[in-house]
Amino acid sequence: MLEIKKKGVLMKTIIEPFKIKMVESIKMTTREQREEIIKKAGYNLFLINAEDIIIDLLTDSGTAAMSDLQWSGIMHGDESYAGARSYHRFFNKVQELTGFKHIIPTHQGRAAERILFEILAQKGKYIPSNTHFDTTRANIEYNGAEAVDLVIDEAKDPNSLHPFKGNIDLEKLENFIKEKGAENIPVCMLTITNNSGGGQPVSLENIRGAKEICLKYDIPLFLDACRFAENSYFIKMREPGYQDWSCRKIAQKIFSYADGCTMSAKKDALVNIGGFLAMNDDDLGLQARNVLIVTEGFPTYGGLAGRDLEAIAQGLDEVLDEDYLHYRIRTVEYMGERLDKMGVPYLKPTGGHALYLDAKAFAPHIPLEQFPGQAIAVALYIAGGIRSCEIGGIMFGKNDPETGTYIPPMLELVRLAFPRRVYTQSHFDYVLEVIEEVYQNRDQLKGFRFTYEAPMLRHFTAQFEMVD
Ligand code: P71
Repeated sequence: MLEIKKKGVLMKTIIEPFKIKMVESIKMTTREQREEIIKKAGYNLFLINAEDIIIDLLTDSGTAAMSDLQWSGIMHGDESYAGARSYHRFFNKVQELTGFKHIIPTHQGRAAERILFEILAQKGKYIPSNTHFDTTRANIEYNGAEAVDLVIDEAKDPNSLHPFKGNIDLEKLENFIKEKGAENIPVCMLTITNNSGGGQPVSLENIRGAKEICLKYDIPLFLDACRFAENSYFIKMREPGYQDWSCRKIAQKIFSYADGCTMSAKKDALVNIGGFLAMNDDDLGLQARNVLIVTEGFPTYGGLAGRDLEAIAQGLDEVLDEDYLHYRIRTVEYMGERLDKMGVPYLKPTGGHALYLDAKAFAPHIPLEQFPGQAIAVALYIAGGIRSCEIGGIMFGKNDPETGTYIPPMLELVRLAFPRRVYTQSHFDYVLEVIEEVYQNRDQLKGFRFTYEAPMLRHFTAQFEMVD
């Protein structure tokens, strides 16, 4: 993207490493129409029709454009109930990549989480992680256990340029295990990349360190692996010693330290639906398959069609193409460079799948209990039809059960997540223009309060009114 100087070398525009063979039209709307639409949706961007969005950066999950080879896989998917050819292709691809013995397809990531935590997470148990994503946390808490985030302190500072801000604090992890007792910790998780902390990578050294501690206390280490390819690319770029390794080899190394993983294939398997749960332990594998049969389907399809398994197998190959990964990560970096020029505050360094605006610094006049991130997200929609996602107080804030006082989360962010292979350079330049407009008028942004709030995962269905 654009011509830039990097480490003294003049680099040419990083072009999208694909051609477009099929298009989907975007409906344009006016500002007045969007003001009406967002008001009707109770100022909740999840409740707007996708048709009424110009650039949809709500999520990078399930929104990828599949390739010609993935679509042809769809056509020759084997839809047999048991032992389908497509299952074997899927199984072999996932095994080649991860090395895990048991590989259980699920309809998406949270289905894998639900199965794992139904087995492992009961009341009195603790599950540490660098940072749990909201569906992971919800599945742990739903089963009565406690989800604990132990990310390094640098992750809490939006301006820290630490190259691996997704790392778990190894000292905190070991102290936590000693404090709670290894018998109360059925599994330790690492989210790669760390989505809630800004799409930040975890280093191989940190993964190896976490595994050493887990081994010492006989605790299995599981990866929430949905952005494993992006994490591998960051290791190649930033961690000494891996520059000459292929991203595939790095990914294999990452998985070699883990005892299992949950995976939302809707991210780095480049598909619109799918996921899996994998592990080495035979007993856990057996239990997981038994839960799967009751709630998802037979173990050779697990809530998916044979064609979905074909598309995942193909996607897992394509996502490790380094021209693709270079273009992908460079896009986010380019957005960050342009925001730097405008003085717009965002979470640094730019991560893998998204750009995260720093809402506290962007709109400091809005009190945290009035959700400054939501104010920015609504303004981006009204100004340019861009759908982003608040990852702050609405998603992670809590009220003290005794005093009712609002407890804000560590960071207040607005995430602009980039669907894979969907938007082009001019779409991204348009997004930058809209952010600039909202930033220039930031003094006029107003906060929000709930008029409806569900007991769990409230961001999906909440209704708001603007605070005057
Ligand atoms: C994302 C999502 C999807 C999402 C979820 C909640 C609100 C908005 C969008 C899903 C993840 C994830 C990680 C690290 C597990 C899941 C669940 N992310 N772990 O970022 O990022 O996967 O959606 O396939 O069930 O937009 P699933």
